[in-house]
Amino acid sequence: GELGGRDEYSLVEAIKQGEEPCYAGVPMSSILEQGFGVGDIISLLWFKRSLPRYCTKFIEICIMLCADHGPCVSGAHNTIVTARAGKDLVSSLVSGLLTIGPRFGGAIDDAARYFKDAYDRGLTPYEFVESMKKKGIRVPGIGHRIKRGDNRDKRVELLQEFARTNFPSVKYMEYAVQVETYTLTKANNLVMNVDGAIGSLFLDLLAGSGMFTKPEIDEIVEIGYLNGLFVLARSIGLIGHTFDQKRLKQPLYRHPWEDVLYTK
Ligand code: Q5B
Repeated sequence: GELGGRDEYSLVEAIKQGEEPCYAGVPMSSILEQGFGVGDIISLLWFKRSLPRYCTKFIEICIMLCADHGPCVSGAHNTIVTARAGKDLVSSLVSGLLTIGPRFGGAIDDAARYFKDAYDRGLTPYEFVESMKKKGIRVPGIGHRIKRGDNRDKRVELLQEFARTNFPSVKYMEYAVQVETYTLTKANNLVMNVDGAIGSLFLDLLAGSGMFTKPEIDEIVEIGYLNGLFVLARSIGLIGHTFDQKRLKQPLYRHPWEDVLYTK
């Protein structure tokens, strides 16, 4: 495939000949000289372009805020059980990563898909939520096991605050807020969660930055790039949980039987 203007074969040849490796055409030395951060590297390697600073800063904030959410969430639990079964770092990490999906952490792409479709079609929040209910689909990006209308997720507030201050437009996020206002009238746990905040705000980043064409935005949303942010971020925390268990020499885990007792 095309890599920064060269094909992979010639890039390999260039590296063999001692030429400087590049990310999307930007040489390593230039990456360091310009003080690029992880957000810039993600921009180059995933989106194949340099994005403005407020975009790369937003990507970095997503990574920082999603890195961990304690030992009791699905991913950390799996990682901890695996580490305590004596398995290695990679096994412990992937065991946790494999729980990321439609209910846990992996609802960002679907949140972006559904919010974009509903907003672009001009559906009111009422029409959107009720049409989802008719189809028997939970609104991705809405709902949390612990967070409530009167105990909001601080991460969501921080992401929204950053975007309101730095993004040229936050129309998709404001639409998601209106959806949340409606779902909260149905149940107190139907708050916007971190997946919904990132999904809607990334739509605003893609549409408002002027760095992507409409077909490119559609492709990114259709392929599903955004769960990658949670996967990348949470890997940091899951690796930490693995090290914690090993450092503390924790024994094999056995779950209390009352918790999994089948009564039917
Ligand atoms: N109801 C998240 O459910 C959860 C509804 C809904 C309409 C909804 C659920 C859900 C969409 C997927 C999503 C990301 C499974 C969550 C994350 C990262 C994390 C995790 C951490 C971290 C929670 C009670 C009643 C039922 C349901 C209805 C629920 N959600 N209706 N749309 N979206 N959300 N996932 O508490 O009439 O009683 O049958 O699937 O966005 O993963 O911290 O743990 O950083 O690690 O188990 O933050 O909301 O609630 O299943 O008992 O539902 O509400 O139909 O109605 P719960 P349930 P009824 S962020």
